[in-house]
Amino acid sequence: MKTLNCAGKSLTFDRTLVMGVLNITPDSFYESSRYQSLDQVLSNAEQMVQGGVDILDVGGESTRPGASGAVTCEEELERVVPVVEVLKKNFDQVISVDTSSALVITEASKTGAGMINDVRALMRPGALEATAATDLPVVLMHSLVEQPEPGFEPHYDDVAGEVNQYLLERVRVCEAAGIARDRLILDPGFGGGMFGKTPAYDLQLLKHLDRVLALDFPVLAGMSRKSFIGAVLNKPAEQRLSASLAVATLAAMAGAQIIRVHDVAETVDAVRMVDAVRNA
Ligand code: YH5
Repeated sequence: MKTLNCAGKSLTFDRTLVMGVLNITPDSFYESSRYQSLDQVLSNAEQMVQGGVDILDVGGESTRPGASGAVTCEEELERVVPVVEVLKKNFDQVISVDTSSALVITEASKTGAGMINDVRALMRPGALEATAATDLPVVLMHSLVEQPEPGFEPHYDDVAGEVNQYLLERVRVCEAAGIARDRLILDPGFGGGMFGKTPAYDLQLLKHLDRVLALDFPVLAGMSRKSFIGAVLNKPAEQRLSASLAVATLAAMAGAQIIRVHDVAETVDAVRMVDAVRNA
């Protein structure tokens, strides 16, 4: 059974693991404060831990659609490091950092992060080297775009094949930089325009998730409340929980090892059922 060493904590793929999204970016919905308070983040994390989360994913760069502008590394650092610190102090779960910045990778790993999660697959300057200097596992996600631009219309002849090709190239680059193969987790990058897909491509990627799994790396799927669900159901993000559970179930059935979600307790129940059926 494959096990990852995440800064002294181990993750074993003997069941489907759930990663909880801990957003610490200023959110237009919360007008009262520019940043969420540490207490607020801690209480969100507490709820995820109660729900059975395996990995807490801390993201300080606003990649949400409509987010106001890019965040500087310093701002991201100021948000992320105190959160990693307080999570480390309070919980036993692996802490993952959703970042593309070399500086954040380095500082977060010193603070106790156990995993790097990069939607740009270590393409930003210094990110490869910074990651190589840690012993941490890293999620390499496919994105066709560095930064989402309105009006961009992606085209793939074979979306799963092209995503695989990209991911294998990043695997090669990582190995050349001294990041061992057994530290790598692959992610096809669901997310509509944000990551250079459309709802139709996201659906095809989920349908053909077996092709990403065939690369024989652990696979992470992050689909929670994303726009392709909205496109199918014509429902806003707040009404996408049941559908998020459906796609999490499909990904777990296909064999995805890690599911990244907002709604931890509900997803843990869903994937436990998948695991129970698999082991029946
Ligand atoms: C991911 O897939 N996604 S940030 C839009 C939404 C809902 C959620 C319109 N980081 C991923 O979560 N890291 C993000 O509704 C990620 N895989 C990995 N590895 C975007 C996000 C979201 C965007």
